[in-house]
Amino acid sequence: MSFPPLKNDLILRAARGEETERAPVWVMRQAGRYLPEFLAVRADHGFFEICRTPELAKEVTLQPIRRYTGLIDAAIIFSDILVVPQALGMEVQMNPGPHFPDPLVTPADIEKLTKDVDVDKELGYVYEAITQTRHALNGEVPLIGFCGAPWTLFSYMIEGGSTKTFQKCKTWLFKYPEESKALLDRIADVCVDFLVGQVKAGAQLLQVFDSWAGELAPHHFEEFALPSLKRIASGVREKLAAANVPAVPMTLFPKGANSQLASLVDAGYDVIGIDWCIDPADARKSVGDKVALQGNLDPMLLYGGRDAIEREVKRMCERFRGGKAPKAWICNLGHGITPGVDPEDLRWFFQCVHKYSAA
Ligand code: 1CP
Repeated sequence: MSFPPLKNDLILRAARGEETERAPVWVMRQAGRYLPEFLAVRADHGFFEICRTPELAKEVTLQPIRRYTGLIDAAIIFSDILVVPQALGMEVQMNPGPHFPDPLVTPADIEKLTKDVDVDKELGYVYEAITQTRHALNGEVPLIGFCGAPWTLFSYMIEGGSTKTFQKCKTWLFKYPEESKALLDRIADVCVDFLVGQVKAGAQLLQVFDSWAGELAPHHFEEFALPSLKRIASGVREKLAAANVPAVPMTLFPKGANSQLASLVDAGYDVIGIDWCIDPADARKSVGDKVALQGNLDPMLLYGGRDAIEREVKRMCERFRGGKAPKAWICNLGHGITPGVDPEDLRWFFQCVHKYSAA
């Protein structure tokens, strides 16, 4: 497939570990409910309807790129991590949070999942949205594809939605460890095909969201979550190579797993995302020079007013740069932006990053 030439490769250079003239910046959930233009589209269309309609997904993906032209260094395709459980045959509603009417209760329910999922058929609408968006971006910034990590998806498939305690899915881990590992691997295999398909369709960087990584004890993370994360990284690289498609950088966002950064360095990812609960300089010490880092402003600072945003962005830049030119750092929040943030305060965040991260 051929696309317009890329005019801004800052994020790709940082992901490869290079020094950059300033830190590239984007924010997780940048297309979403804090934007009035998103809410306007959402008023007329269901959440998954937008995901499944390439024209609409493209439109919503482009909204933050248009609003913050020249300030933002990547687009992320509008979709959700829960399209993978859908591809496995599960029903997922969004009202307003995720709800599975028929979650997995015991390992016997694994039988209900689709065997030999044809990922390209089930999720071809995401590929189509990526290809259309990549053309519409006209090379302004790279386009990120993504999926959820097996452990995070496993939690939704068993809990049936969001959870504070992770009681049901942890019951599975501790009571049915072998069945749990088999299911995690099965989810990983769908993720591999899905990510490979996204790259073939035009994604220039991939991110795996392990939003609930920090809910596991370190040794349980190593036992249950890490193997399927490695399986994804190696599987994607192998399948792309076999298809003669150039590899793209891969980011892992293991939210909350800050005590395990050192063991994540060898998981096969180019970039590791960190939340705000670890100091950037400490994170760098943990990972050494082997990977790039992404993060890590507390998203709630966007409610703190312009002075607080400026002060904290300046501090974050100092902690990531250590007085040098930015290197191997992609600036982001430490988790997704939330509804109610003033879009102009997010503009101020971008402006501060441009100012204080410059070499
Ligand atoms: O009604 C609406 O419009 C729903 C709001 C919404 C949006 C805008 C949801 C429901 N998903 C999304 C889009 C989305 N989700 C993107 C789009 C690209 C972007 O701009 O970033 C991405 C990357 C996601 C990923 C996602 N979905 C994650 C991982 C990232 C994270 O924030 O931790 C998770 C955990 C989900 C599940 C999900 N989908 C939606 C909600 C409200 C949730 C989280 C619910 C929970 O806390 O359990």
